[in-house]
Amino acid sequence: MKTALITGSTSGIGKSTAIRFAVEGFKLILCGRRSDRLEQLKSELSVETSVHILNFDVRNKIEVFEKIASLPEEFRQVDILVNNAGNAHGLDPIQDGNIEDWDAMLDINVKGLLYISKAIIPGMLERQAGHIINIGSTAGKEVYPNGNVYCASKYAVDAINQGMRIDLNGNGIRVGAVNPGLTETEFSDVRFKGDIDKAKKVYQGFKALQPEDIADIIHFVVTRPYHVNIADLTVMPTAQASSTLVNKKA
Ligand code: NDP
Ligand code: 8X3
Repeated sequence: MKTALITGSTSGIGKSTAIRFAVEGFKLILCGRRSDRLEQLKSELSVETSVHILNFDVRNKIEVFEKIASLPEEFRQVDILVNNAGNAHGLDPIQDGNIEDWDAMLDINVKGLLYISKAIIPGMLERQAGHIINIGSTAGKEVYPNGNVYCASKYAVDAINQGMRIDLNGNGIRVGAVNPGLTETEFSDVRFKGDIDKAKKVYQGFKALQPEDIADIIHFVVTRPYHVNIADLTVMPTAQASSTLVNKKA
């Protein structure tokens, strides 16, 4: 039975991936800051599989290493790392950008991903086996108006994904990115700082991807034969052609 560690498993893509993995019989390490949600998900998924929760902020590098070091023996072998935790904060022209938002996006989406990877990769190297899935975005393939720093953070994920694959080559570790387009999660609630009406409008007038769609793809990626590494996969709703072109019905 494989063990998967999923960052950002309290909502959206991470939560759906946890649910899918539980049904498929993976052991789970669920991570996030909202401990009530982690406890709730653990109690729901424990009927399907073994679940361990790690409650921490990926920005806190000391905590990241302490939490990974605290894993009990039966969860110590992380076979699959899903680097998913992240969000956009704000949607402003660069000249009006909020420095706290910039810090949050770079600290969480980029540095947090690096800290977790740094803590997990040594075990994978020791075992000469493992699979890292980095959740990028269409925003890491194409910059869109006012996306500036969020796009930069996802371009960085794209670069780190490539860099990991190059540097870990020859060690039996698979590395790949899944890059979703518009997916209906709490993403826009966070981007618009709790303005739910504004957030809802992002997904109105077309059928957005659902987090379960991305979980399905992540499950597909991790269940390929071991010699098959899906290096980079981009997925959009059918109504979306690019970051700025979405066929919305009024
Ligand atoms: P959600 O807001 O639903 O989920 C974000 C998750 O990240 C939550 O579980 C949250 O947990 C966690 N997270 C955020 N900040 C931190 C932090 N500082 N420390 C630990 N965990 C954190 O959004 P999505 O599911 O949509 O986002 C998941 C990933 O998918 C992100 O990397 C996002 O950039 C990417 N993505 C999303 C798309 C979309 O359209 N929705 C499209 C393309 C990519 P908690 O708050 O409990 O800590
Ligand atoms: C999330 C997709 O287009 O809202 O990464 O930036 S988008």
